[in-house]
Amino acid sequence: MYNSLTTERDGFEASLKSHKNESDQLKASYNVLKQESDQLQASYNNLQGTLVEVQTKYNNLTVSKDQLQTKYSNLEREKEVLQTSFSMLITNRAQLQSNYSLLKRGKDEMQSSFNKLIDGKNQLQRDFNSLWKEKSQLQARYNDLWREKSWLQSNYSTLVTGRDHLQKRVNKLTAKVKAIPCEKGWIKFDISCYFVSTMKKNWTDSRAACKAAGADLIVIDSREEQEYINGMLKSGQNVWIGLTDSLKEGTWRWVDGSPVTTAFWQPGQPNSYNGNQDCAEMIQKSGSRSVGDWNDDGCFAVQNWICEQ
Ligand SMILES: [Ca+2]
Ligand SMILES: [Ca+2]
Ligand SMILES: [Ca+2]
Repeated sequence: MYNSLTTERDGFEASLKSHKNESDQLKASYNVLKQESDQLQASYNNLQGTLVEVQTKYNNLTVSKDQLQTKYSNLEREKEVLQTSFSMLITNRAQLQSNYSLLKRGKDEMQSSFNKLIDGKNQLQRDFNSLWKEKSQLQARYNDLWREKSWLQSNYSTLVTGRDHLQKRVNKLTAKVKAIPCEKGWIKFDISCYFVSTMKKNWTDSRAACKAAGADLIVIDSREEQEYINGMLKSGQNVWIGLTDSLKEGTWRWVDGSPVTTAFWQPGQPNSYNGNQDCAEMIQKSGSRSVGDWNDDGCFAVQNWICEQ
């Protein structure tokens, strides 16, 4: 029994010893594990701290990112606003450019019109000045004429009186002259005496013959006289009359210097035939309406003549 007990005790002792070893090993392992666990705990704590830092940084970054996002959006909006403004400016600039061109053209046209107006104004000024001068001259002439008119007005009355007086004397003298008979061979008509030659001479010699008798070649100054002379002459007779253009070709003058007032030229006369017809003759024409015609002939032609005294 004892032995067995001893053996069993020994067994127990060995077992105890073995358990003790195991326990020691376990203890040692526990310590190692505990150490590792502490280290891990420390690491965990460190990581935990780091995580908090990272979280904080992350949060900060998120805030920064949001701020940047906002700024970016603001910038984006500003950029769009600027873009719109820029486009409007471009449009405005084009419009302004176009307006400027129009204004420039308008200004050039106005300048041109202005220059024309200035020219016109200067011309008007010149015209006005010359008109003013002309007006002054006219005013002066008007004043002269007014004075002259007044003078003439006053003289007119005097002259009318004188004329009336003279007319009376002329009437008286005419009556007396009409009553005076003509010399023998001369024919009376109104206040004149007429002589128709029987001889024939050229114009100059005919006139000389009239002058020798105290007369001159006839001066016909009325239709009545022309008609009367026509009635005095033989049918178709040619006679020299006191009319010539020998002083100036084409300018007919009576021998008393007076111009022709009532003419009785044949149709187509005077024609200065051959450029050598400077003396006028009268040709008797019959017929109730005819008073005779005149013709220019060569002064050298020899024919009858008629004197008037
Ligand atoms: Ca006469
Ligand atoms: Ca002639
Ligand atoms: Ca002729």
